[in-house]
Amino acid sequence: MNEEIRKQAENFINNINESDKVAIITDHDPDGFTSGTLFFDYCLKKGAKVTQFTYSRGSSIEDDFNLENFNKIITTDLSSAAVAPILKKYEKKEILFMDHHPSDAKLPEGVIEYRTMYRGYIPSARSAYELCGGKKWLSLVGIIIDAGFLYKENDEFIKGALDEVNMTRKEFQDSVAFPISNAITYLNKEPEKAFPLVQNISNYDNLEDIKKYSKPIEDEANRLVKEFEQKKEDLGGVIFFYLEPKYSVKGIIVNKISLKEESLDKIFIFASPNDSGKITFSARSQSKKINMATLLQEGIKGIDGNVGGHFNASGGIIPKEDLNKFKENLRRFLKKNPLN
Ligand SMILES: [Mn+2]
Repeated sequence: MNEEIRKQAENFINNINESDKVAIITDHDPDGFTSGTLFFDYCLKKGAKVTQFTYSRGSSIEDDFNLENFNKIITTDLSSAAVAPILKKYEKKEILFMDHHPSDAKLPEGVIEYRTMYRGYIPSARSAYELCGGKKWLSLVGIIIDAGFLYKENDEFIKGALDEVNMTRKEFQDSVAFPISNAITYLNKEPEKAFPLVQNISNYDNLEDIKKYSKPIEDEANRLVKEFEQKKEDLGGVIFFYLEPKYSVKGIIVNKISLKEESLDKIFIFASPNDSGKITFSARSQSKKINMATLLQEGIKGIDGNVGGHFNASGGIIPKEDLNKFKENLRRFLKKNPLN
């Protein structure tokens, strides 16, 4: 069944030709943009007309996608819940849906729904490369930023790609993958600039344009990592850090700090203000000592807030004025329920 659908996906790709007008809808992140670029480049090579659309979670709406003039649609790295209303509207067209997460909504009949989980954890950029060929190093960018290196099913592919560029993973991360990811972050509010920037990179050793945008992000991330050392608070076994980042670098900081070797037995809560006068939390721990959603639940007791997420990674939101109460709740909870 799975292999059958994979064949259908391959046929869809092989059949693209100069008479086609293809719309590619990508996720708004590095795996979405790199997989999208591989599809985009392939369509150009086949002489098809091609246009990319970015789907941004939380802000894109159905009307942003006028696909009347296209006969084929590809979606990459997006959940079915996100794109189902769009694909329903254009269900008469030929559609390839590709993602590496479980289904969260039903797609219209006739859509080729190529989900790659049956092969393991395969980021979209790898699957796009396997379907379309093209810049293998670019697929490696998507794989690395989606943490594909944590899954052994990608070992051989990653090794092959690194051999081609003659770099270690660390070298490739620092000189290629992170700068590209940072440039996308810098242009967070302008995906219509960010996608062409990625699509136009001629080679991994030619990142001048990328670096113009990635530099401010790197500087800001380094500033905040230093600030973390000075301003982190111990709430009684949980490390708390309040930060006010410029640009959308919170996710970068959270990963940089919580995924360090010496951090793996620790518990972190990062807090920062959002645009609408609330405080948002990211709780992270690889320690297995306590469920991060449970921990945040304890913090928001008696506060008009919200919590959601998984054991190792959860998020939450509260009104700004309740931050001290949140910290007080946690101090009290951790005193009664020591985690060490
Ligand atoms: Mn992905």
